[in-house]
Amino acid sequence: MSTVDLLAKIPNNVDLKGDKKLQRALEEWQPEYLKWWHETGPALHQDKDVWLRTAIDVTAEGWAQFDYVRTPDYRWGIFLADAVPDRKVQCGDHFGQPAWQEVPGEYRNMLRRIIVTQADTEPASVEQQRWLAQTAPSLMDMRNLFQVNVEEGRHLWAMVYLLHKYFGKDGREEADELLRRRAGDPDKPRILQAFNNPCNDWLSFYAFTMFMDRDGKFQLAALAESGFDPLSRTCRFMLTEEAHHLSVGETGVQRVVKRTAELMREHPGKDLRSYGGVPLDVIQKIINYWFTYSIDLFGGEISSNAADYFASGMKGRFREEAKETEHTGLDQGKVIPVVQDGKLVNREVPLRNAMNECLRDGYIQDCERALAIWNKELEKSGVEQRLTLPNRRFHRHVGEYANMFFDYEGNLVAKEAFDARKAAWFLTDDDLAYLRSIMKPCLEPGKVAGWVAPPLKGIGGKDMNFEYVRL
Ligand code: BYC
Ligand code: FE
Ligand code: FE
Repeated sequence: MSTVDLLAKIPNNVDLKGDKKLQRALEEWQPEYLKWWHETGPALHQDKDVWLRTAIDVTAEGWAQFDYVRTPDYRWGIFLADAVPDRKVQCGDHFGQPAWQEVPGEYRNMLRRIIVTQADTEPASVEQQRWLAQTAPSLMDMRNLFQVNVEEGRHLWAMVYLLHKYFGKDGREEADELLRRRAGDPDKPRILQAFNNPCNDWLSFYAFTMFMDRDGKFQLAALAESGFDPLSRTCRFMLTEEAHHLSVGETGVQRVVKRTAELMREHPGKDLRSYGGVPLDVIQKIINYWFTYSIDLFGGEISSNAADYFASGMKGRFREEAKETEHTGLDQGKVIPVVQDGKLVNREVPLRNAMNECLRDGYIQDCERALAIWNKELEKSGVEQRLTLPNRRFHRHVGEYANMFFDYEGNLVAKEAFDARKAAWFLTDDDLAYLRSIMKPCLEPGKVAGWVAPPLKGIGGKDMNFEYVRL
């Protein structure tokens, strides 16, 4: 079991005080981080007390503590899950050999790149969500937003620790760069495309935490299988925090669907815009947008990078150790539909090259599960329409299907045919203007905006009427 040092400048369970050089480097990075938080973190209420949980340990019981905290005073710490004794490499060419405790020289660049890419998404999401507190539909929602934000900040710390500890000078430079890029900045954008998209209304926030954080869940799970043990341990603990983000997203969309279904039942055949609700087609359009950008985050369907990550043992599949039976990925294939001579044909590719697609399969299945729950809300209210996920080829910007046009069902179509239906698939300017118009803050404890159902339950031992943010 590791020892937790909660009183240190940087709370940690990695014996930071036993490595003075590393401690000093991270303590120098800390004020830069805080500066970043002040400049690009939550635009509002950094001076207010928020009912937040803080990670203080890595044991299943009592890993977190709830208290009122101003977000800049949040105790961002470095916590690795306890080491598994005699842990082995879980996949690829080194399967079964002892896991690496230091960076294997031949995989150094690859590993740094994976860690930097993972790291970059964390501050990006905070930047994207910067203005949302302005229009929070309830105090509890605002609290959840800040909770997600501080924990994404901690995830950045988790990755920066690895960069500083294991990658020397270039690791420290990468850590500095992570505070310089900005979501949506044309000159110094965040690395992955979707982390530059705006997220300025609460339906998008729920969709973000549902779909984008869920990519986080799958990527972190794949990295938790890494043969580089410190990466595996840090990702395992990040996943503990991630569960809440996913629930904010999944239940958030569910609450909107529930309210919409109620309004549809009360006012059959009417435009919900007259009643301040979110029309079902607007919810569907938001799903289309965030789902398709999120599946881009898995990378190309056929990818030599993915093959290298797997072969080296740096990145496994979802639950590689627990669920897979064969761990080299050799002498197996996966069928991927590709476009050839203007037609979709099935191509069998070596399994290792299809690892991104394997991860995406699990992700899509998980999304389908959530869709079924949302559709239950419609069913319960006697509404006949259903929400759906588009085909995975629809509206893609990365991989085999980028720079081509597929309809909602995944059929190859001409650009004109796609463009003609855009307004039916994605928010129009009118939709967006309406959505913005109903995003009015609702800040009285226990009250919730009219376009969304109340949260299903309170949080951190408190009920709905609790003052989650002391404005
Ligand atoms: N946007 O072989 P390919 C989270 C690039 S979310 C822009 O197809 P690969 C969180 C790629 O870099 C989890 N560029 O893909 C969620 C490559 O460039 P080069 C984040 C992209 O490398 C919410 C080229 O295209 N974690 O934690 O196999 C809130 C061809 O690449 C994109 C990770 O992603 C894109 N979407 O896979 C907070 C895990 N996709 O070589 C946090 C670490 C690809 O031509 N990352 N490219 O210059 C990885 O494992 C891999 O980098 C990826 C891409 C799966 C992302
Ligand atoms: Fe995260
Ligand atoms: Fe998250």
